[in-house]
Amino acid sequence: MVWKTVSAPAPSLLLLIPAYNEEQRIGPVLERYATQLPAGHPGPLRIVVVLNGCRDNTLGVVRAAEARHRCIEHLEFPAPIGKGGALIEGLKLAPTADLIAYVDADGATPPDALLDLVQRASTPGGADAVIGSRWLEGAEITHAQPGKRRFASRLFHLFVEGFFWMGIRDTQCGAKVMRRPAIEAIHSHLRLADLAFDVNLLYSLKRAGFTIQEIPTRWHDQTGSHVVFNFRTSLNMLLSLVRLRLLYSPFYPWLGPLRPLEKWLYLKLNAPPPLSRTEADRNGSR
Ligand SMILES: Nc1nc2c(ncn2[C@@H]2O[C@H](COP(=O)(O)OP(=O)(O)O)[C@@H](O)[C@H]2O)c(=O)[nH]1
Ligand SMILES: [Mg+2]
Repeated sequence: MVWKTVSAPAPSLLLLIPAYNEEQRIGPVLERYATQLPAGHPGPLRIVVVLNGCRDNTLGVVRAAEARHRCIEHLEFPAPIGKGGALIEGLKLAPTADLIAYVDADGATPPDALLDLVQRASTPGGADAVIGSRWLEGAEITHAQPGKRRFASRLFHLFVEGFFWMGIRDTQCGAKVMRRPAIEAIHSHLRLADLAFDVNLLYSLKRAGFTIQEIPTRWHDQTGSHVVFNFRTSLNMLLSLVRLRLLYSPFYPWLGPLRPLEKWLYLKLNAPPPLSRTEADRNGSR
């Protein structure tokens, strides 16, 4: 008798790319992902760019890429929903794929570095989320972030550790891959629309008992960052961490009357206001 090995079909991959005013950077990045990812990932691939309120021609550049590559598509929202808001919307597509990843639109994560994360997330018995880290030994940084940003990043890390004790060295790296059941289970806990979204995602996964593997990645920082490190953005990030901490505290239900003040403060800081439970439900979160 001849035994045939029946191997499981390769998992399908949904790659989300949040994009805000990226007409200068996103074109070649989409080209590289659309051509190089299929070479290293045998399963079905869908790349979804999530735009909102772009004031440049990002949409035109994305449409041109869509015309060249069937795996590329986009979602567009007129409201200023932020990077986190864009990812919360994009993650609603999670039920359509086995693995859900996201990367920045500027190409700081090369396709082979993303493939490394995807392969680890596809390994049976592996972690539910595999995230790239620029701060673990073995990371290859070919072009580092400016010194001021690195300082801000380490300061932010201290706050994240102090508040959440996750033991994750780099919560903010733009490259992450998660398994579908993990995203489906925690989607309704995603509330932070700004750049602290990553902490929201990771803490929700941990709280729900999912495993996270942080691995050293390759990173080539790009010029043209939208992130301005100043008092306003720092206060915004701190506010979001406090909010997330309170969300998981027994006092949260008592803080309802403060919500208009919170919204006002975010608007003053020019940051996308976080979603409340009812808003998350109304937007179709599970
Ligand atoms: N949809 C959307 N994407 C955003 C927004 N702000 C930033 N992004 C995206 O988030 C990613 C990270 O931004 P980037 O400027 O590269 O930040 P940095 O690398 O951390 O300095 C990029 O893909 C941006 O286009 C936003 O308000 N909406
Ligand atoms: Mg960047």
